[in-house]
Amino acid sequence: MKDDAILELLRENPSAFLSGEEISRRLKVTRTAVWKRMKHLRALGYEIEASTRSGYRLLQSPDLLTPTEVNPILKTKWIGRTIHYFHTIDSTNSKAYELALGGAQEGEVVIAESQEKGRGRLARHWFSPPFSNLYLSVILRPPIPPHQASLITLMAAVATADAIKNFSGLRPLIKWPNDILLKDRKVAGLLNEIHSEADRIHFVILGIGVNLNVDGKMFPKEIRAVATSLKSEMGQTISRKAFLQFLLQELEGWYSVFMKEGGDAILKAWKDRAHIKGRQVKVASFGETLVGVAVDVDSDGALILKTEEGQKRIVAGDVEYRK
Ligand code: BTX
Repeated sequence: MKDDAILELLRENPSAFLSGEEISRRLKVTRTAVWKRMKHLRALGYEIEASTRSGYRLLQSPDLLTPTEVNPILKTKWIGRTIHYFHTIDSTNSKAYELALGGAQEGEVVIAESQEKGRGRLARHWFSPPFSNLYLSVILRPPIPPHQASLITLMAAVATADAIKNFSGLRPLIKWPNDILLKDRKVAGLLNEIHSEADRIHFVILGIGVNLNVDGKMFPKEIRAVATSLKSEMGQTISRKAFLQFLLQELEGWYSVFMKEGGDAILKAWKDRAHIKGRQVKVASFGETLVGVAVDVDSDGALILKTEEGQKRIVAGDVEYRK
């Protein structure tokens, strides 16, 4: 017997009790098996009232990101319809990459409650404590040439920023290339990995980490001053599955905009949410530090910088805004 089956029965009529006998009859299992499963669900955090006369009633579900909890509330057609769920994993991106190599379909998602080796760009570490945030990777197979792959990163940044804005009413800012900031602090990061040959993308792994319920003092010392969470900014605990529903919906919507309207629509949306033009910036790129004024982001997502030595095109790096 699966958790899904029993939870589905309990949710059919949320305010009423369902007798153990009825559950065992409908699921074709013994009463003892039902009792054991209730015990297991309680251990996972489900609040289930039990009455010897009336049976069982589901009072509250935990904020887990299991397919059982997430599937009923998803509003997407294809992203997240298959979820690979893990309590803990090295990195959701690594797992998604492995699954994609093995033939996983576009839209399959890997979600973990915590990561032991959460990865940022350039082999940096992504702080991923258990049961408080969101760590997910989406498998995409876009029919675009490899040189346009960075537009997928920009698309994901737009979708993540819009999910945060629609969920919270706050106004996030995208920082080139793919940080999402609230009041100048990083609330989310994106790590996209691509598997391609010369003229064809096999798949892109879209890795997204969003700080939802982690408290400021829980961040490691070195990032405490530069990181934040939605809870800290909104002053209330965030339902992770509700936020996930917003995020996957925005991703599906913006991916469809990209496929139908092309890269220009994505670039425009990205620029509207980044306000980078004309800003004084310092950029660390491949061991070099450049200072200048951000002129624009080109059609491949590269940053165009006006420096004292002339105009430079930067494909990867870290930006610091100067006042
Ligand atoms: P990044 O290289 O732009 O940012 C990494 C840097 O951000 C770190 O060096 C540190 O300074 C800071 N940092 C680390 N953890 C956090 C955090 N939780 N909040 C704010 N700042 C932090 C950004 O890389 C890309 C991150 C992607 C993470 C997702 S999680 C799901 C997926 N799986 C995986 O392994 N990575 C992605």
